[in-house]
Amino acid sequence: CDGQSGILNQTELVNRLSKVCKINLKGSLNINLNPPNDFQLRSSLTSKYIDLWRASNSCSIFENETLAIIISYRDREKNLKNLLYNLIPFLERQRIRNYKIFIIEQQAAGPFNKGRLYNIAFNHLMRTYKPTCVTFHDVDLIPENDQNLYSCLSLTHHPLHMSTNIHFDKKSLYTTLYSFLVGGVLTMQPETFIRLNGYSNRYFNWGGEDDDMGLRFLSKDICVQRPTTGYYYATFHSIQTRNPNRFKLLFDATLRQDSDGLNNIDRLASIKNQYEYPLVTWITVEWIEQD
Ligand code: BGN
Repeated sequence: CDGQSGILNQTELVNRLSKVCKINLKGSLNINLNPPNDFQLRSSLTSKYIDLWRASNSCSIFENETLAIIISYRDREKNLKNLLYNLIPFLERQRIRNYKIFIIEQQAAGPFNKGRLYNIAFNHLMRTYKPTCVTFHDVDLIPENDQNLYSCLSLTHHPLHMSTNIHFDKKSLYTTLYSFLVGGVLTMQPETFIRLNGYSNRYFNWGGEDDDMGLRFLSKDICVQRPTTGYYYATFHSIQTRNPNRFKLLFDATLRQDSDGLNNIDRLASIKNQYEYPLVTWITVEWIEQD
């Protein structure tokens, strides 16, 4: 990414956190993949766990940011439990302030569509929560390095691909799948997401919607930053049906990008319900039937 000099990078932010708040982030963390039985998805999001995790030291360098972490979701209860059980204390360690985790659940029957869930959530949040920084987060990835800051302070219009090294369940190595990849965990300023017209709404089932986003970056000349601390643990789930159309869709993705995304999601999906918890908002989404 050219022209990035003078912009604080993650290492500088970690140093600043240590200097200003005396918080020493240690890097690699042990994650906990066995939440206690009494940690339950909805009920425990209001209970003792939240109080337990809240950082007592209120010093932060992120007061001026409002972060929305958007998790696309359906039917992955165990993965979500593991993620929240690790992610909330992780954000508290980093002294991230003014953050909220949005679980965007597809209630519509039929194949899963991650792009639609991210787009409808984003438009809704821009009208309500008004984030200054947005993270799009897979439900099955748990951050393992506390120096990988969930913040846009180090960014201008350059997005941050945070999940650069993934440790797959049951395997022992971290893998960088391919250098073009922007799937997994992706952070950017709302202005950038708007400029990209969000994700494509046309990818159902598994695969390709993230590569389509990668092509949007390329065609808009937006370069992606990749932290050296992007270590994540991928939790196991059953394999999703692959989308056989993904190659075809990717072929002319660039031609469609300005008409397929944030600017037509309101005709395709709608928010059904919203449930509020202290650090989490749970939103359910349906498709609008088209004739
Ligand atoms: C790729 C998928 C991505 C997925 C990564 C990592 C496609 C499109 C055909 C080139 N892309 O192969 O969507 O995030 O693997 O699992 O299938």
